Amino acid sequence: MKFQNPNILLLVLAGTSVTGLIFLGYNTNSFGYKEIRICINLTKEHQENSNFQSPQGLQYNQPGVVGPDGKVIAVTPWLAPIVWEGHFDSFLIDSIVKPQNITIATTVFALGKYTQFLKDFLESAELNYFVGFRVRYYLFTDHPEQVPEVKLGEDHHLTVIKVASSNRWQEISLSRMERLEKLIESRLINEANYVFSLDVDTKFYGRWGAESLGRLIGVIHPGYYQTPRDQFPYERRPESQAFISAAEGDYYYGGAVIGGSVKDVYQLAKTCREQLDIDKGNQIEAAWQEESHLNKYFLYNKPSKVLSPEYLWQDFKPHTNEVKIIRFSQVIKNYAAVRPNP
Ligand code: UD2
Repeated sequence: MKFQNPNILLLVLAGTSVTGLIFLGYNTNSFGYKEIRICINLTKEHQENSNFQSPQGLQYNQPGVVGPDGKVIAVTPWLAPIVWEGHFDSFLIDSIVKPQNITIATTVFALGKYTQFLKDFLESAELNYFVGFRVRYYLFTDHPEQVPEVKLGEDHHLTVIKVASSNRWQEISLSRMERLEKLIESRLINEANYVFSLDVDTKFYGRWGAESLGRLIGVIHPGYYQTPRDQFPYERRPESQAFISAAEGDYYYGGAVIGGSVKDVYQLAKTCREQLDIDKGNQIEAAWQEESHLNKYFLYNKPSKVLSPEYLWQDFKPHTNEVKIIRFSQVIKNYAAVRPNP
């Protein structure tokens, strides 16, 4: 047997341990080939701790999303995949993930007049979102009687949770962090493997499946993927816990999609809720509420996978060459008509 490449590294993922087999082959007559096997066992604890925490204030170039040649960039500078159409085989990924028998919790908030978005959200999700997987929707609303009857696919379930509303849309949006934190503590820790929190004023237009799963998932906001970072709508007042300086930032992440393992999303939600509480105590509200705190969190706790703007578009935005498929998109809404306050 001859090796064409001098070094071949095979990594076999098995359960909670990683075994690395390193074969060194020399394709010459004098050496024949040598084989060295090294087994590395990484404990479960090690893997779970291997997150991408980055120190504050590091200076490095802003990562691109689309290259100068117009081609999309498929990996972040910390080597997390950016998920784009054409870079994965959905059949293969589904075939790998399905036997793992996972449960994907999905939180949705529809308070006040936002219940009007539920029908399209749920109906389109049922056609596109984790079809064939076990999905548990947790729907928070102050109007359970307005939740539409939508036929759910096999092994998709919906739990309605009644909550009080607020007379400020900002409060409704930012309080999602605390509700997510508490839901994970009280239920999801036992009921799910992964969780996504999704905006409800949205629709699914294309497949959203197992390619989106990972330890910690953020989505690149469709409005800012070609914007210099000093112009991102980050919170710029140093008095806020969400403050990010003009010289820092990777991407502008949308608050409409947060995801990952139950444990990692719990850490995210808890941290953002704590930061929101500190800001509240100091009577400051970040420019984009929990989205600003989310961006701060992701800057120093890098997502392990980043979803491209295919996974968060806006219906009013014209299509662009680089975004081949729109999978999930914010619908056009009359802000004045749906929100409780301006
Ligand atoms: C952006 C973000 C959103 C959030 C917000 C900051 C995107 C596409 N969206 O959207 O995720 O970070 O900025 O505050 O990045 N809601 C209700 N009832 C209300 C108001 C809000 O249920 O009266 C819920 C609902 O689930 C909605 C979500 O809060 O989808 C976010 O509110 P929004 O869509 O009005 O916020 P928007 O469009 O400014």
